[in-house]
Amino acid sequence: MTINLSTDDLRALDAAHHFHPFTDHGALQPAERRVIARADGVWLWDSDGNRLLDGMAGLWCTEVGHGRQEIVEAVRAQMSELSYYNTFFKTAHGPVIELSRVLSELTPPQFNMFFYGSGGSDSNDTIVRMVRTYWDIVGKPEKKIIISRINAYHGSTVAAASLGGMAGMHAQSGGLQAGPLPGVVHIAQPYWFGSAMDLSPDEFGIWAAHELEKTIDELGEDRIAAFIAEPIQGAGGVIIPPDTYWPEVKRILDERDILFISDEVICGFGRTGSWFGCETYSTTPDFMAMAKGITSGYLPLGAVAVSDHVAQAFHEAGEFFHGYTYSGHPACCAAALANLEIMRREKLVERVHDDIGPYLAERWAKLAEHELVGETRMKGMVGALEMVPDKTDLSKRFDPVGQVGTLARDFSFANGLVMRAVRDSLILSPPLTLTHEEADELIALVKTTLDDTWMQLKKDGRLG
Ligand code: PXG
Repeated sequence: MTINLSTDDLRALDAAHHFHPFTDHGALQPAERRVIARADGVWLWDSDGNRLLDGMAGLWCTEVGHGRQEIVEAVRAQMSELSYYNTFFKTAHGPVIELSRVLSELTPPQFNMFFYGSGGSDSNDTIVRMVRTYWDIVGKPEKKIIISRINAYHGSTVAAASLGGMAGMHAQSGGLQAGPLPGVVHIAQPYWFGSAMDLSPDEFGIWAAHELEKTIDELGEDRIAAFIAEPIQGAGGVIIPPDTYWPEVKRILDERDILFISDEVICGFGRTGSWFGCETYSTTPDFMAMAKGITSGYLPLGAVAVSDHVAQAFHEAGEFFHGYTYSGHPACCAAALANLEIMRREKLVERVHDDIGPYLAERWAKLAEHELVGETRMKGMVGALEMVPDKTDLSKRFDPVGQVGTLARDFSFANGLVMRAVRDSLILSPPLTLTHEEADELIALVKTTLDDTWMQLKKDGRLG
């Protein structure tokens, strides 16, 4: 079987036949390709037997850690009982019914109805259709505009990429037009470290929130359907907003008749120290997009939480023409149920809030003493550190932006720690099961990585 081939042969086949996501296909060399062979807990092993600490929880998803046999067994049992049936045409099955009940318990009280897909992107596509249809139903069809934020990531389908605020993705919009779909408007992100820093973080948070208010007032509240945001932007670089941001956004939204969509694909399921990021920041969304941590990535599943007043409107409006073959797939729902059972039993969310979260955050904050680090930030178990050429002048950036991030990311891999780079920052989002000892090991590996990067930059004369 192919998986028993040597690493070099696997790399060659990968290069020949596997079209990777988010990849510069011309630049990716066969020798750079890493084949992951197995995983257990917070640890990964590659096909050469190297052990790596999974500082990204797969891709921000493996909350309960890898290799949990309880999930494997739940999926196996479900597959042998009913491996697939659809949820169209008046049908349902046990796992989707039970998962919906469990989600109604775990999510904030306004959510009691759940629609299913296969991931975060299609959840957001679903929400776009639901939001615009909702306003049609309630007799305000002119409310069509969705406000999003620069550098947001909401997925890779056409609608989700349009909601997202990634300029590179907009430029590759498949020739549909240059940019996002009509009716999506992007405002500033609450990224204080990326700002001119002429305001304090708290002042900047208010300024960024007022960009929302300004945009609503300019375009007209009667044309705005919704505001979509990640509680903390993930792929955009773990943008933890200043404390003033969300309360001010909440005030602005509360005063207006606009739906709020909280994209909880990364922040949901404990990542920020509450079940959902909107709870960490005390906002009250009308929709939530969920994926990743809902199954800890063991199987693909996306879900949309629909608030009571929206669900009620749909209830009275006839058929909503929307659904996927795999909406509520029984094996994926079984994986979610086993995963959520582990999270509840092991009190992982409480653990992030009270124990491992603060433990890791304290050590992460100390990394700010390193010569290369301009800022560290962390909330729950998601964090970033910004690397700068001269920490006596935080307005300076490496030129071009991004090379140092990639260099550090590669050192990190070589040292046995998976981190992700965004611009010249390093991103961390480990499994919520990380132990104190593993956290110590992780921090030591980050330090080594920063030292290696600093030495290389010094050698290249790129500091100061
Ligand atoms: N919303 C958010 C907030 C996400 O982070 C999606 C939606 C889309 O989910 P799916 O399941 O369709 O991928 C995401 C996904 C990265 C990276 O490099 C982040 C994501 C996906 C791939 C890469 O940080 N987030």
